[in-house]
Amino acid sequence: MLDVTASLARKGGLSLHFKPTRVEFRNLVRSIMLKSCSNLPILYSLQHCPYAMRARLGILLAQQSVLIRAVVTNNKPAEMLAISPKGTVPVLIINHIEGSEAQHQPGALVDERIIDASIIDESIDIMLWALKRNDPQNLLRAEDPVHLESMLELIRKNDKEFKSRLEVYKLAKRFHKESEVKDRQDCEVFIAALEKRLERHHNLMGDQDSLVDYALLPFVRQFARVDRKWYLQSPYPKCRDWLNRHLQMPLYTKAMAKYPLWLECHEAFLLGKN
Ligand SMILES: N[C@@H](CCC(=O)N[C@@H](CS)C(=O)NCC(=O)O)C(=O)O
Repeated sequence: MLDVTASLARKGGLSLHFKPTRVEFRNLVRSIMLKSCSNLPILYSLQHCPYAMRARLGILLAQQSVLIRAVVTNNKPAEMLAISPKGTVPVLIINHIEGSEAQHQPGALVDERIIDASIIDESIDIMLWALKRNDPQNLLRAEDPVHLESMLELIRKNDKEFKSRLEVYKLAKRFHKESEVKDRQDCEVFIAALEKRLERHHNLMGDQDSLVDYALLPFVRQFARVDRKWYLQSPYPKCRDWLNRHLQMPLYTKAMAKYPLWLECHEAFLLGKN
């Protein structure tokens, strides 16, 4: 087995600029999996990151099991940066054995026949990977691809427009900037659109929960926490109900469990069914 650290040392250490060849990449991932002593996928996760929360929710909703490696942004593990040089969290490693994914059973020992692996380093893709394996609540609305596309469209809007406005608003609040009200109003365009949807039905895409409810939840939660006092009397009562309902689910508490940092204890923790 190739030792990751030795291989990387030869490359001059790990950095965001490290670009492994296909073979090095495969050996690197194989080495990470074999060292993990488990066939379970590995999820690099960040406690309060809304994208990582979304990924953990997806995994729990799909009743999948993964090993969580808790990280912080100012000290990311070298091996994570090597397999996903863009350096964002979450990152999921899935191994494959002879053309198929490994049996992801908790307790199953790592298989020496691991021949390949996939890296998923976009939170929505982690949700989709998990729910395509198992979707007991039909959150993907499997019978209707058009419905899935409109969910993804709203999620893209959240990630591309709302999230950046939210960051500006959070900073304005934190540093008592004069622009705070205006920055909040920029966010409210998206929140008002969600409120309109929730006036029509119980959840964002109909009465039943769907992918989009869980994908957006962590971001709306952040918005609600910037100025709690304002939020509690804001003209978005449906949004408040929707958020409260989801935050009160045991699933949410499970997704928010706190784990010791991987780089401090080198221990990964089981998330999912056990
Ligand atoms: N598009 C990515 C975005 C993930 C992302 O930006 N995560 C943040 C943490 S919330 C991050 O890792 N930022 C890099 C950094 O802070 O160094 C996804 O959906 O997974």
